[in-house]
Amino acid sequence: MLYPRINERRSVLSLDGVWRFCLDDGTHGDRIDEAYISANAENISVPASYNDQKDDLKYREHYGWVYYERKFTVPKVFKNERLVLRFDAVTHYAKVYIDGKPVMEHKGGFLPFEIELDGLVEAGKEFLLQVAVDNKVNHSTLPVGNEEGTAFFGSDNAGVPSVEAAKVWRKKRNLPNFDFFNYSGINRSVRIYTTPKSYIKDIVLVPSVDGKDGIVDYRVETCGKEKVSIEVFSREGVSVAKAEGASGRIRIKDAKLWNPYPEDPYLYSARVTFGEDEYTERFGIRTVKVDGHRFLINGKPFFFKGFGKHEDSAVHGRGFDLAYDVKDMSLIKWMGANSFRTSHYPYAEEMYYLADEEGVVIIDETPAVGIGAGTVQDPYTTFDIRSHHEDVIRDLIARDKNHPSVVMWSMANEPDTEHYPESAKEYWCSLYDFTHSLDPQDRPVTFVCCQNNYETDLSTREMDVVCINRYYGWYNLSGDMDAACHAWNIELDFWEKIDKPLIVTEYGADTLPGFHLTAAEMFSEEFQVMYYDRTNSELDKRAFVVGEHPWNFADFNTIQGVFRADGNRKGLLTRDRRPKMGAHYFRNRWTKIPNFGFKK
Ligand code: GCB
Repeated sequence: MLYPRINERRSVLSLDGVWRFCLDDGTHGDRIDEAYISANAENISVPASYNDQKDDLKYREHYGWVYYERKFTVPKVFKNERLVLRFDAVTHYAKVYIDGKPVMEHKGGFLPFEIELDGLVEAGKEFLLQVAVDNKVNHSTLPVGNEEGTAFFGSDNAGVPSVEAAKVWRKKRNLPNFDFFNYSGINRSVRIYTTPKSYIKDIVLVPSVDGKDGIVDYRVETCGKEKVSIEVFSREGVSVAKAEGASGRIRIKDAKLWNPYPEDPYLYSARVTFGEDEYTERFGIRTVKVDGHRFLINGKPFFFKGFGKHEDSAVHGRGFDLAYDVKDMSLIKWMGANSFRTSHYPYAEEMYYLADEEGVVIIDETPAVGIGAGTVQDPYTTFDIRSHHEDVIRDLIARDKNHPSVVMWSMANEPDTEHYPESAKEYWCSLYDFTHSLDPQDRPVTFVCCQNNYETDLSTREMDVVCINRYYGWYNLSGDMDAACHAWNIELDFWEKIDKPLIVTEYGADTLPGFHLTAAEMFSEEFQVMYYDRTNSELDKRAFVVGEHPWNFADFNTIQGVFRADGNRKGLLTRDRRPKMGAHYFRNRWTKIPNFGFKK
C-alpha cells in the first residue's frame, strides 16, 4: 500500500483538524443516530486519542463506541481525478459513513485502510463524513483483552463473596491483557488523495548486492493499460538506472549501501511512471541475514542498541505527533542507540520514513500482545484469533515492505507459549511460515517471548532470532542483583546451545526521576543504573547475545492499578523526554559500542 504523497500528478487533502465528537451512552453501537450526535457533539482534535483531551473519567475510561463527524468539500478542480479516502489508523474498530450511508468497516487499530470515493462523493459538493469507533478489546482483537474475568494489569477482583453479583453492579469496561493505556479514537491522520483514473497501485522493491553493484528486483501493480517505466536516482538527484515494464531487475553500478547510524543510511529514489500517474518511493540497498549466532546487515555482524518504545505523549495519548517522532529520533542518536522495536503495534508510517533517513533500525511488531494472558484456556484452540492475526501481518508487510530500516518482523509480544506448548508451536510455526511467504525481502521473523519456563516453551527456539523479555532483579528476584545475574546465566547457558542469535528485547526497572539513594534500592535512579550495569556485564560475555533493548525508552501511560503509579516508570527518559541517570548510563555505554563487530 502506497503512502499518500503530493507530486505533479497526485494531490493530498488533509481532513485533520477539529471534528465533532461524542461518546455513545451504550444504546447506539455502530449505528449513527443524527439526533443523538447533534445533541451531544463537542469539539475534538484529529489526529489524537480522545481519552485525555477532556477532563472527565467518562472519556478516559470510556468502553465501546464513540462518534466522529465533519463536513468536507473536495475542490472542483479534482472533478476528473480518482479520489481515495484514507485513514492511517483508527483504534480499534471503525465503521465509516458518507452522507449517512455506511461505506466501509475496518478492524484493527494500528494500520491504514482506504476507500475509493467514486460514486460516493462529488467534487465541488459538500459531504458529511462520520465514523463510529469502537475501543473494545477481547479475545478476538489484537491487542487482546478480557471482557470478563481477571484484568492482567490492574485489578478486577471485587473482594466480595459473590463474584457473580459483582459482575452485575460493576460497569462494563476494558480489561486489557497489555500494559499500555488503551488510547482510542482517530489516532492518525485522515486524508483524501487523488490519482489519475489509471493509476499505480503498489510498488515492491527488493534490493540485493552483487559485488560492488546494487540490484533491485521490482514489481509495479497498476490499474489501467498504460506502460510502466521506472528510473532510479541517487540521493544527489542523478539518474543511475532505468527500466521499462511492470516488473524486472535493475542494476545500480557501484552502489552505495544503506547502513545504520552513525554510518551513512544512503537512500535512492525510484520514480515510477504509468500513463498520467507517477509515484516516487525511496529505498535503500542493504541485505539482512541470520547466520548461526549472528545477525548480519550488509554481511557484517550487527549489534542492536536501542529500545522498546511506545507511541505515547501527554494529551495526544497515542495520537500521531510528528514533533515527538523527530525528538525521539534525536534522543535515540543522542544515546548512541541504533534501533528500536515498534512495541507493541505498528507505528505511524512517518516514523519509518524518518528511520530510513536517519539510519535507525526497526524491529516491526504487530499489535498481537497478550495472547493467552489472563485466561486458563488454551488460547490457540479456544479463541478465534488466527484469521485476524493473518490479516494484520498481511497489511503490515503490505505497508512497510520497502523500508530499509525494517530488518525483522515480530509477529507478537509475549504470547503464552508455556502452558500449551504443542498448540503454541503449531500456531507460531505456521504463522512464521506465513510471514516469510508474504515478505518480498524475506526478512527474519520472530515473536517476543515472555518470562516463562523456557525449557517447556517449544516455539521461541523455532524463530530466526530468539527475542526474550526478562525482568530478573525486578519482577523476579526483586532487588537482588547477585541472584538476578545468577538466573541470567542459567538461562543464557540454555539459549547458547541453540544455534540462534538472541536479543534481550526487554529488561528494566521502574524508576522515579529525582528519587536518589546512596544504597541503590528499587525505584531509585541509582538502582536503575546498577540493574543495567550488572545485567549488561553478564550479557557482554555472550557472543550470541546480539542486542540489548532496555524497557522502555520513556515512561508511558497505563491503566490505573496497584502496579502502576502514574503509568509505567521504566523509561530511561521521563514521559516528557527528560533523561534519568539511566539515559546517561546508556549514552556512555553505547557511544563506545560499534554497530558492527562488537561481538565476533
Ligand atoms: C512486559 C511487557 C511490557 C510491559 C513490561 C513491564 O513484559 O512486554 O508491555 O510494559 O513487561 O514493565 O511490566
